[in-house]
Amino acid sequence: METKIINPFPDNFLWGSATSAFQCEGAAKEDGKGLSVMDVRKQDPAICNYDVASDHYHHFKEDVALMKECGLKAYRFSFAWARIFPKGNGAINPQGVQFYNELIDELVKADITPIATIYHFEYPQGLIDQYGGWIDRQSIDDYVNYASFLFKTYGDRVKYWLTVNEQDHVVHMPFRLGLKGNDQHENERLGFLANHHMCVAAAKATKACHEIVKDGKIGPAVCFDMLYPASNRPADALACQDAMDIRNYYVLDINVKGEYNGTFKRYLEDRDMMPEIQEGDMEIIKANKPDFIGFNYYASKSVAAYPCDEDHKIGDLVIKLLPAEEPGIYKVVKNENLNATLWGWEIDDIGLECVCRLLWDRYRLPLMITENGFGNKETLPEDKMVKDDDRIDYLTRHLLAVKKAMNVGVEFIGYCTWSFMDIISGHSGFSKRYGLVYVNRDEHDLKDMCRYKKKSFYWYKDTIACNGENIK
Ligand code: BGP
Repeated sequence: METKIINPFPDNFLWGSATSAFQCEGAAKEDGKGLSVMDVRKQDPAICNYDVASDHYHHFKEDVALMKECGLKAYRFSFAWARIFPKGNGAINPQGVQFYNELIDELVKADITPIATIYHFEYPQGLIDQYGGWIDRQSIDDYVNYASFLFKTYGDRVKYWLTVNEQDHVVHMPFRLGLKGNDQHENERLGFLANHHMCVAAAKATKACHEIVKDGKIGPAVCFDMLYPASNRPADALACQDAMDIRNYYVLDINVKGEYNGTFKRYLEDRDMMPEIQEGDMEIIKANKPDFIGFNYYASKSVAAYPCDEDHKIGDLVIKLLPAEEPGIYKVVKNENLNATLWGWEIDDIGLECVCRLLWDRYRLPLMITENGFGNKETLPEDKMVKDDDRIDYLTRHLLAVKKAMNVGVEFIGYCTWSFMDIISGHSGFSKRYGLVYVNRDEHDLKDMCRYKKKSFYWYKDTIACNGENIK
């Protein structure tokens, strides 16, 4: 609704920016780091691998200096699990431990609050080789040991922790789980088994965080696309509700409420995908709720009802990045009211406002936007400053959505743009840039890796300096 009064951002609002280890660090095989599923994945030759990325491993001091210049109050980064435990468990790599000590010290010196993701896609290949990774219950203990090591080592300086990045995506991505088979149904079944283990692991890590880190706060970082019914047909509204339950709410309902929501449970049982829930699992989860909800938001989607017929039966899946259509439930359709990025992600700041309110209403936990950003193709102009007005427009609108959600009572800890500097995109290599800072390399030509501030860097700096007064 339009309001006469709009409250300013609170003084302690964490203005942040984010990256993840495999997408920015590089040094993938240096200083004792073990391999992750990202390092061994089969690579489309048109897209770069993760060996060098933005070479943040060797440029981190320069990068933190830029963050300081921008005025960031927070920086979200992730630990590369296999840099610390090269095999995922067992022996520790001191050089890896040292790298994150230095990074965190640098952030603290610059007065930037570290927000650390424990696991962001790059699962250690060693654990896949040992026992198959997340599909085995041993994965729970190994994650908790790893997380506890992080809490003990860095918890004196890191107070905000994120358990798993986009669990809701990972479980639908066989290669990120290290699954080898090609049977789609079996991969989905195993994905939901992995999902259950991740939920138990996250709850146990939450307990450990609360025990080990003084004043530590911990939560998930899910992906949450707003979903709309494609029309005012009641069947579309119902399809949308179903899709929200089985695609969006299911992880948070387990994390926060300690339950498999009814729609999700029926969905899994119908398809013989219900994971084994051992005695005590749900109790552990219920007893260890997150302190806040972190979520990544980029776009909305619209869904229409998709009735089954002779050729399209319950349990058939059409998976693109995510299951995009499922007979008997829903199919994703284009929203003619929205513009989209070059990759078809529908740009929708109002969708973000809706998500903030839905999450607050359902879970009553403070929110942290752990990623929000605009991917684009960019090249370095003669004057060395990329004029990324589209990104500024995108971020301004989305920040206004946050401001409006807060105006009606939603509690927020902070907001992170994705990404601070250009990094490798999850699916589209270095050609899809998100940064406030341009990194001078191309898909395969590593050039000189110099950093150049984009127009959006200066815009964000001004925004932080006036605590978002310019967000109107
Ligand atoms: C999220 C991931 C990030 C990042 C981002 C943008 O899903 O947490 O790691 O990649 O999306 O996605 P992409 O790089 O595919 O454009």
